[in-house]
This record gives sequence, C-alpha cells and structure tokens, in this order.
Amino acid sequence: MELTLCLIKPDAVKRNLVGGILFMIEKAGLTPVAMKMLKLDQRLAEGFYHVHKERPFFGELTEYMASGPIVAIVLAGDNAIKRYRELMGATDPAQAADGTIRKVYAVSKQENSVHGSDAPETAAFEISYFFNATELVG
Ligand code: 3AN
Repeated sequence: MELTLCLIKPDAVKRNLVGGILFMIEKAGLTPVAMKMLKLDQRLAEGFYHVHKERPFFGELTEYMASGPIVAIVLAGDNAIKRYRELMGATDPAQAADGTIRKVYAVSKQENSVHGSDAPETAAFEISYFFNATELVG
C-alpha cells in the first residue's frame, strides 16, 4: 500500500470538475483517505512548488495555484504514485494519452487540472504539506 498526493487545481474546481475527476480516480481503483478544499496564498503555493523555483514559469505557476480554491486528496493503493501519474497523463494535455484526466479535462500545460506526486520522497513532503497524520483515515 502506497500513498500519493493529488491536487485538483483551480481551473478544474472553477469548472465544477471535482466530481468528474474523483469519479475517474475511484474508477481506477485508487482510494481517497484524506480530503480538503482550501485556497492557497502566494507564499503557500511557492512553498509547495519550491523545487520549481528556478523554472521560468514559477511566478505564473504559483499565481495560478493561488488564484482560486483547490482540493487536496491523499490517495492510497498498491503502487499508487505511478498508477495515479499514469491516470493524470502528460503535463501538456495535447500530449496526454486517451482516457487520462488531463486528456479529458486539462486546458493547457499550466492549467492542467491535477497534480500528482512523482516519487515516494515528494509524496511524503507533499502529503505533510497539507495533512497531519491524524487526518489520514481508512
Ligand atoms: P507534472 O505536474 O506533470 O509533474 P511538472 O512537475 O513538470 O509537471 O510541472 C509542475 C507544474 O508546473 C505543472 N503541473 C504545470 O501546472 C506547470 N508547468 C509545467 N511546465 C510548464 C510550462 N512549460 N509552462 C507553464 N506551466 C508549466
């Protein structure tokens, strides 16, 4: 059993896609064990994406992530990190495979509807960024 962090990003929350995205996640056999809606401020968005701080799109990315409510979800399952990354699809929706969340819902490379941890170390950091151990259930 592995845990990973999913964020439903502002573009998707604004377009009422929380249920549609959760439907795809649950149908793929990944199980939510913690969930909350929140609105990041600029500082929290920058802390979350600190690994990208040298990238040219860092300012735009963090502004966008603080532009509206998001939903943070901890997903559990065997091999959850890799399985959820596959379900999300490529960063650029134009490159995303059929049946992936980004192929179905994402608007652009930036407004790409969902985030997923990419390795066990990042999953541990990202889950603890939003949740206390006592908030993980199931
Ligand atoms: P992924 O979310 O697929 O792991 P990363 O980690 O390379 O992608 O990028 C983190 C986030 O930064 C992406 N989800 C996307 O919102 C944004 N991003 C990545 N590449 C670009 C880009 N070229 N232009 C604008 N935003 C980008």
